[in-house]
Amino acid sequence: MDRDVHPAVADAAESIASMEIRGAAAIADAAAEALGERAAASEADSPAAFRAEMRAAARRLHETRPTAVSLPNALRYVLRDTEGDTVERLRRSVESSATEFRHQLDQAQDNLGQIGANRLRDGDTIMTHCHSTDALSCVRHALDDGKELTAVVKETRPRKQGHITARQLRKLGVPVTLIVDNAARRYLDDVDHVLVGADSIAADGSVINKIGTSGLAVNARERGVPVMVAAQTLKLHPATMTGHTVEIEMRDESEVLADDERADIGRGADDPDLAVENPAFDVTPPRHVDAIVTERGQFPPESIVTLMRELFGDQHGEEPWEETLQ
Ligand code: RUB
Repeated sequence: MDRDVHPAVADAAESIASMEIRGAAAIADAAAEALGERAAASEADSPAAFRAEMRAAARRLHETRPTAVSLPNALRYVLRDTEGDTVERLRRSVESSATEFRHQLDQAQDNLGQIGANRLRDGDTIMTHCHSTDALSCVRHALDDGKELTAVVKETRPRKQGHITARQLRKLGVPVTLIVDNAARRYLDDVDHVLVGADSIAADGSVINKIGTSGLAVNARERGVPVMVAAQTLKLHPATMTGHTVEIEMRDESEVLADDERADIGRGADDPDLAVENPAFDVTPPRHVDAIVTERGQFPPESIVTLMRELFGDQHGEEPWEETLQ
């Protein structure tokens, strides 16, 4: 960790890493806010010093969680224009980019919700996995349109983000049936749509989302239930256009197995031959996804690359969190 990182940035980074702030959109929003705060608090005495502070902040935020591309996309957007001949001009530019980014994020989620709502009919039942604000925006808009929906909500081990979804759906008045993840296939016959969010979308239309999404999508395809992914364009992963893959975050085993359970199962507390793996995300291939709903319209997953090229095609150069940037 950078020792010179500002408390506003350190706090945001800590909240993202510990998942106090979680979900791709919220992570991006928090990162943009932290950069804005960092810029506002800067006492840099030269443009070079200001840029170094921003670079340190971006680096600290970037290293928190690797899978949701909304985070680097946010850092890139807010720091895209750090040319300027005075600290004051640079500060204003970063602050206004951060504000603009956060506003666009809200707007995109709202627009996406209106589009996604059109896929949901009155009386439909959705099945959810994890907790996605983009997915819930579709539900909110469908309800605003006067449709009645019910939901089967997957608990989503190990962190049980399904509870957040269930709570928010109940607040909206949607009847909820909460199930453990293993029960999903049994309930697929009762649902009309699987509705999930995304942390990243690759150029081939693969959807990277909470672990368990891909198994759910395979089962849904087998049962003929359409899979709808609600993901604003902030979730498009530009580096996948040039062959990069999306890193899947591996989280601590303590989320899966408590120390006393480990001691109980293994040969003592430190059994080296008892391994626990805790991948946070998985990859759903495009053939198991029916539609990706963005604020720019809905897309068959295979055609998302066209939108990606349009929005991110001319990106090149150093990243704002890289050491070498001056
Ligand atoms: C969250 C998750 C969500 C996406 C989309 O994982 O997989 O489905 O981030 O969320 P975690 P949103 O809880 O590990 O962060 O639509 O709110 O961006």
